[in-house]
Amino acid sequence: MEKLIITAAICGAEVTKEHNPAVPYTVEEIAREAESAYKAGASIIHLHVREDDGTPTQDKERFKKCIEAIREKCPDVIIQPSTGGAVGMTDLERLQPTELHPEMATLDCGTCNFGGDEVFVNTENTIKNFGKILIERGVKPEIEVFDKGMVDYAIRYQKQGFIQKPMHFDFVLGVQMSASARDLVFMSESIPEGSTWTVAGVGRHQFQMAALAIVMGGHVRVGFEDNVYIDKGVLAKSNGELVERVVRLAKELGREIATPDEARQILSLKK
Ligand code: KMH
Ligand code: ZN
Repeated sequence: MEKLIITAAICGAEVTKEHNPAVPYTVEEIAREAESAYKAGASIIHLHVREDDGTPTQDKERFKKCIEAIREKCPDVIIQPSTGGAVGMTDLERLQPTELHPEMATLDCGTCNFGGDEVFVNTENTIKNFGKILIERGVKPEIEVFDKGMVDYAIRYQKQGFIQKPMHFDFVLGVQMSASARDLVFMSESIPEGSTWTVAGVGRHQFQMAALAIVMGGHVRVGFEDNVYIDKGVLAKSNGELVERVVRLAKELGREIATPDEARQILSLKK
């Protein structure tokens, strides 16, 4: 089986220090959390950034500073900025980090309920425009899908030329769609031949989804963006601690961990 790519979503836009004091806000804290995940075995850092007070921002300069700080500590890690940003941001705000020509960035393929009155809006025009810009800037999308309909949108937009093959999907389960073994099988069997996938199980689903992905031949995303607990009621000390647990599971289940360069090969990234 292919080696396992572990993505660490170290920061997110919604989670705060009130949820877990180790959630990073400053440039130094973001670099510290990236390093802990990288040293534990993560080959991709899914990156949101914050102002020092924790306010989510898509500011290009802030991303540049954080990426430089991460690069100093993790020279070869794949950095994947978010183009989702935070609920309510404009498309122009959200696209800013792609001007830095990262190797990867997210492409959210549909609109999603985010709890309460929060709606994460991605219209058809937004998705097509983001897809086109990612192609122009040479950035490989990680296609974020929160339910099966979004997989179908992505396939349609690929046929229309807004996304290129081979496609790489992140199944975010436990937000809009439930997170069961049946859900993961359904999603993984719904993507085009030759695609790769990872799963982000949100909250209490994180490690169950990770274990399933390890045995199914998919890849795994963990991190504070999706879950702040290492065990029921026990806060994780760092993103690294979450990654370490996935590495342990993979070892027990006989799956080797991909280095960043091996992840580049698996995902057909041009470095
Ligand atoms: N924070 C969410 C509104 C992504 O990074 O592309 C969007 C999100 C998805 O986290
Ligand atoms: Zn994100």
